[in-house]
This record gives sequence, structure tokens and C-alpha cells, in this order.
Amino acid sequence: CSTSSAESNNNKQVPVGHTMEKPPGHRPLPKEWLQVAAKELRCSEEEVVKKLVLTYPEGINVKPIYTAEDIDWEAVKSQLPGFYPYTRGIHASMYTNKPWTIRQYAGFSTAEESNGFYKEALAAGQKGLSVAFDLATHRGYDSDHPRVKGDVGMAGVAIDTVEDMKLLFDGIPLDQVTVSMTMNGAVLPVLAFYIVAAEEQGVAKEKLSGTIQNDILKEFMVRNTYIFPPEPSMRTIGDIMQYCANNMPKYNTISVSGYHMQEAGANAALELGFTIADGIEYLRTGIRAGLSVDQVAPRVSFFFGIGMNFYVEIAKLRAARKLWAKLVKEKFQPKNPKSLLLRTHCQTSGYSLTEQEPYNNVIRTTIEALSAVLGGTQSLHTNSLDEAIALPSAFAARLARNTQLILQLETGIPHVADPWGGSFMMEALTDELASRAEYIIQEVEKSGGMAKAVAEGWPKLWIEESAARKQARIDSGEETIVGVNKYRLETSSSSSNTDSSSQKSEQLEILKIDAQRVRDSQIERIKKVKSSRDEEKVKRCLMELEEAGKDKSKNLLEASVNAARARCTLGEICGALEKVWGRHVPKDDVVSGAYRGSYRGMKRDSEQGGYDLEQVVEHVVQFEERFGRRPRILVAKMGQDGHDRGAKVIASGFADLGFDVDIGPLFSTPAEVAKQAIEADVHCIGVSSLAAAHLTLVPELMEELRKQSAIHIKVIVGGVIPYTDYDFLRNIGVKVICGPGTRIPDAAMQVLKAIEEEPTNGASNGVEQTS
Ligand code: MLC
Ligand code: 5AD
Repeated sequence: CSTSSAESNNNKQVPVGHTMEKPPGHRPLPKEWLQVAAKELRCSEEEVVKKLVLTYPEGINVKPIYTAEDIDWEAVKSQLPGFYPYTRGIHASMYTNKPWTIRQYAGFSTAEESNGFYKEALAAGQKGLSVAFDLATHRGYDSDHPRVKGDVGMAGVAIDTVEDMKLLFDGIPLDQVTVSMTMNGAVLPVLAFYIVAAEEQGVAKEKLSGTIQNDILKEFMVRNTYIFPPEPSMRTIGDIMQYCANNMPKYNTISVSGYHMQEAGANAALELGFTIADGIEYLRTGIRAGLSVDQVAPRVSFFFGIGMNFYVEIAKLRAARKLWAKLVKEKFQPKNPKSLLLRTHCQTSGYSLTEQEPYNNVIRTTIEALSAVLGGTQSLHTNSLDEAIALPSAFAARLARNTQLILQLETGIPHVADPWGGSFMMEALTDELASRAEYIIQEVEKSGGMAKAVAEGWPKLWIEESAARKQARIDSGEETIVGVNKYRLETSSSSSNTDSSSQKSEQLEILKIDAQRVRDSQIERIKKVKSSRDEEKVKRCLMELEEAGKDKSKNLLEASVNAARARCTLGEICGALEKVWGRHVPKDDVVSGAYRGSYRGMKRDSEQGGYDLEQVVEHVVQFEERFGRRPRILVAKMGQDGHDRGAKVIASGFADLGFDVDIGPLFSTPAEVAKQAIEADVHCIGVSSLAAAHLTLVPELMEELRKQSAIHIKVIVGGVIPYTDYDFLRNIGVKVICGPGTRIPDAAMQVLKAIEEEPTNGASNGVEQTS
């Protein structure tokens, strides 16, 4: 945890240079075109350039027209899909022969319920499975652990033992259906449970061909569901690659993920650069584990996020393939051409979806899916329209799946491979993005590779800076989100009063999970497994795991598979390794200046509503004059929810507005948050919740504040909060609720007003004491 005021933030500046502020020059627009355009626009040719050449956050100048002059036509004209450098696709025939895999990511509550959902999805046209685990599982805790009270079964399915895994795939032939498992921290027990579940289903390891995410670097950077420190985590990946090379040759040992970087705020160049750099680091990890590049690379798979910038997202996938093929060839000289292929899954962007007017999300997702497909993805998840509110309801999940079925079966889009190939614009954009990303990769390589860069922490800060800039563009109206900062419905919350949720979302059916019921049933099942297993064998297996943790010549996955067979629980397996390795404790820094620096001082019109940045800054100054100190907020994350984009953006945005900001450590308990808030004498706690645990954790926090006579500290809740929970939260004393789409200046003003209010019970309050 680190305390960071506006001033102390100033020495935590992101290293200069990376933003490459000055975009590379672009080839001039054709003279004759400029003359005609100037007439159309009724301005000078210079003004045409100023107005129509746009600079994207990636630092690319996008021009209103492209011509053959913008590309290397000789090189472009001979390129074919299925040929090096695979810009046009990894297969010669692409979807004309076989469409991409419709692979919807899903998981909730118990294994039985998720199993039922998977079977229905497969019957309704889905082709592959993709398992979402709950946060307790991600972080290596059994469902009966006191730290995970609010998290069991909430954001995914709870898996404690191999018995849960068997139920999860009951009646699903694992030699026929490929399964992707999004697991990183607790990768050893989860992969071991899967292997043993298949074994007991009668499917030999050699036949398993799915994917495990197993990408720990991006966990340290953005997703935050790590368990162990970086070094043993990287060793684990090497051991998994080695085990799979020997036993599961068709299994994808890693899904190198840019998706979460984009969700955390990375622009396309950062996402692309850091993801490819991660991929290179993982190839080295496999080679260090004793494998050849041709044993590792063909089983490395990728995963990108697809947002709303239509052309850029298509270009990103084309550039990704080209860069990977080139860099793997240069750096590793593989013999097998399959080592050069960047195979990828894509998911449409959750961040781009809104709580306001949620049906607009169907349109956004369709457009993003189109980018993924035109970019040549191998597999795709399309998000559900209720993304910004809850996990998908059955209706929303069906619509999301049907989006892909319609693209595959009704549009004719799969009939041509790489239809954008040869487009002047697309080829130029592909090259520019590739060169931007390559610059980033070189920076990473200069600093000693991605593992080292991640340990130093700078890639995370670059992404956080990019997120703060994006938020500022949205808050100032420079970037439009229909229904949120433009054409907002009267009935939706007005931007100055975000505390009334969108009325329109009331029509949506919202998936509710009964946390208590799920937890109780998991606890029962753990008891049952523990009562019928051979305890001696369990002890021996856990001892052997500890040994393997210490002795690098032993294979960790092999030891985990033995432990899984003996019915050791996920918590026990992780616990044995934790004894040797400890748990990773993150460092936290807040970016400063990016929000304010990118907030264009646009005048807000009456339609946009809300407060302008300067109004809030002024109010903060008055606050300080009146009360003798700045408003002070603790931005807190409770439970196992590591999604911290919102928390980081709020922290750096509020600091830029003049607040003193404390950031609490991830994974805090309510008691720990209350203690930190009291010790730091903050005026308010801003709880950020994205994983549905707020109904358990916020009441506990209120109770802790009451117990410690600190109810003068105001509590604000932000994040993914279904409107149906608003009354409950208000009734227990939450002062402000900021749903998705809340502008930072508006949130800040509401917080200021809440802390200027009379303290609830006359208890001492920082405001009172100093006034
Ligand atoms: C495909 N094939 C073709 C072909 N197209 N053969 C001939 N001609 C063509 N045109 C063949 C392939 O070579 C392969 O055969 C087989 O068809 C299957 O195709 P694939 O392309 O390998 O697809 P798939 O099996 O779906 O694998 C896609 C993948 C994989 C490689 C990207 O890693 C994957 O499924 N990833 C999914 C990751 C995921 O779902 N992640 C969710 C994260 S959610 P062969 O014989 O070569 O095998 C998340 C959110 C969170 O992370 O919580 O944070
Ligand atoms: N089921 C379906 N989709 C999920 N997502 C996260 N958890 C689940 C789940 N249990 C999706 C959301 C989110 C992204 C990380 O994955 O779209 O934005």
C-alpha cells in the first residue's frame, strides 16, 4: 500500500519518451485532392489537414484518404493468406473452409449449474467451451476460507476439488470439445483437476486439446489474480510447458493475453507491443525449461481485446501476426513453420459497453465482432448486453452467441479470406501499428525482457497513464459514447446526478447469484471429499509438492496431478506451495498529471451537463480554505476482486483535481479497510467493486466503521452495481453510488458534497475538527 498525495505523486511520473508524443509524419495528401477538399470545406488546404488528419491515442496519424503512395505496393501485392509473414491470415483458406470457433466465456455459481449452461450452449450452436472461475479459485482459496466470503461463485464457477471439475464436464466429451480455462494464479491445481477429470472420464492426456490461459505476466501488470511471486510463477509456466510437451502435445499451454491490457486502458499499440513482448518472454521460459523453440511455439496461443476503433482493431490482428512471425524467425530460428503462426482468440471489449441504454451494447458488440472476424481471429467471445450491470442472463447470453451465428451463417462474410487485404488504408495502418508496437517491444527488450520490465513496474504505469488519458477524453466530451456523454436519455441519470441509476436498465433481467447458498453447498462438498479420502496419501502428496516447490528438477504439474488424484483441495495444493514461496504482495503507484493533462478545456454544453474540471478544482481549493486541509479519500478494493482500472483512474483523476488520495492494498478485508481509513484520517472511503461481492463486503465495512466509532467517514461505492442494489446500499448508509459511465468531475463533486454534509452522529470528523 502506498499513500500518495497530489504532491508526492509528482515524483512518480511515468518515464518520458514512451508516449512518442510526436506522431511520425505522414505522406502528404495528394495535391489535387487537397484543392477539391478545401473547396468542399470552404477553408484553406492547411486547415483541411488540421481538421481531417486525426491523431489517434496510439500516436498514429489517420488521414481522410489513402492511396498507393502510402504503402509498399510491391510487397503488398504478392502477399497471400497462409504465407509468411501471415499478415493476411494463418490459413490459406481461412473461414472459407472452416469458420472461427464460437467460444463464449462463461461460469457462475456451482459446477452443476455451469455444466447445465455449457450443455445448452453447445446444443444452441456454440463450438468450444471457455470456463470462467470465481475469484476464490483464482486466488487459490477453498470456498470455506474466511477471506473469500463475498466471492464464492460470484464472478465465475467455484472449483475446490477434482470432484467439482468432474461435475463441470459431466456428459461433455473432453476428447471432442476443446475447453479453454482462464486460470493463471491457481494454474497448477486447476490444470491438474482437468487432467484427472478427463482421465476419470476415460480420456487420455494425449487427446486433450484445449487452452489454459497461464499468462502470469499480465496478471502482475493488469489483471491481478496472481498468487505467488514472479519467479516461482514463471518457473511454473516452464514446468507446465515441459509436462505438456511430454504428455499433452495438442494442448495450448498458454494464452498470451492483451485483452486485459486493453480493458485496463492500454491503447492498441501498447496492447500489441506488451503482448508480443510477453510471448517472446514465454518462448524463452520454455527454452529455459529445456525445450526447443519448435516444442514450445506451436502451442503458444494469443488473446486480444477488440474495442470500438474499427479499422485499428482489424489492423491490430494483421500487425500481430506479421510481427510475431518476423520476431520469432529473427530471434529463435525455428525449423517448424507452425512456430511462426500467431493463433488467437478475441473477445469484444467489456469496457466499451455501458449501463445506460444497454441495448446499444448489442450494436457495439456486433461491430467489434466484425473487426475480430475481418482481422482473422481463430476463436471469439462476444460480450453480453448486460455486461456493465451483471454476469450474463440466459437471454443476454443467447443474443451474444447469436451475434456470431448470424455473422457466420447469414452475412457471407466468411466467404472471402482477408477481405481488407490490399486496401491502401488497411495496409498502411497495419504497418504503422506494427512499427509502433515494435518500438515498445524494443523498449522492453532494452530493459531486459518483459519479466524484468514487469518487476520494475513501468508497463503497468504506461497502461494506467493511457487509461487516465482516455477517461479525460471521455469526460471532456472529446470522445463520444452515445447515451452516456452524448444524446443521454432524460430518464437515465443526468451526468451531474450519477446516483440515480439508468431507469432504462430496469427493463433488463439481471442474473442474481445467492452467494450464501453457493458457499454452503461448496463447503458441504469439501467436507464430503475430505471425509472419504486417504489422509496419509494426502499428506504425502502435499509434502511432495512442497519438495517440488524447493527442487527445480522436479515437475510441479506432475506433483499437482498426483495431489489431485489423491483428492487434495485447491486450497491445500496452493497452500503447500505458499509455504515455500509465500504470497506476492503488490506495490502500488498512482500516475499523476495524465488526467488533467489530457482533459481538453472544452466548454461543456447544456446537453452534456455535469461539472467541468476547473469548477471542481476551484471547489477543492475552497474546501481547503474552509477546513484547513484537502479532502482526503481512501480508494479501497475489498475481497478477491483485482479489477483495478476504475480504482486507479479514480485515484489518479481525484489526485489531479487536488484531493489527497490513499490507495488501499488489493484484496483487503473490510476490517483492514476501516483500520487504514481511520489511521489515515480520511474523509471518505471510495469502494470500487466489479465482481459482485458488494452486497457482502460493504455491509461488513459499515459494521466495522460502526464498531470502531468511525461512522463519520463517508462511504462511496462505485463500479458494477446493479440498480436493484442501490436502495439496499443507501439504507445501510452508503452516501453516493457511482455506476459505470460516471464522469470523474461529477463523482468528485458528489464526494465533496457528501463530506461537507453534517457528520451522521456527531462523532468527530476531520472536517469538524479543523473547521
Ligand atoms: C482452422 N483449422 C483449419 C482451418 N481453420 N484447418 C484447415 N483450414 C482452415 N481454414 C483447424 C486448426 O488448424 C485446428 O486444427 C482446428 O481447425 C481448430 O481450429 P483452431 O484455429 O485451433 O481453433 P480453436 O480450437 O478454437 O483454438 C483457438 C486458439 C485456442 C488456438 C486461439 O488457444 C483457444 O481456443 N483459445 C481460447 C482462449 C479463451 O477462450 N480465452 C478466454 C479468456 S476470457 P489442429 O489440428 O491444428 O488443432 C478472460 C476474461 C477474464 O480472460 O476473466 O479476464
Ligand atoms: N461469464 C461470462 N462472461 C464473463 N466475463 C467475466 N466473467 C464472466 C463470466 N463468469 C467477461 C466480461 C468481462 C470479461 C473479462 O469477461 O465480458 O468484461
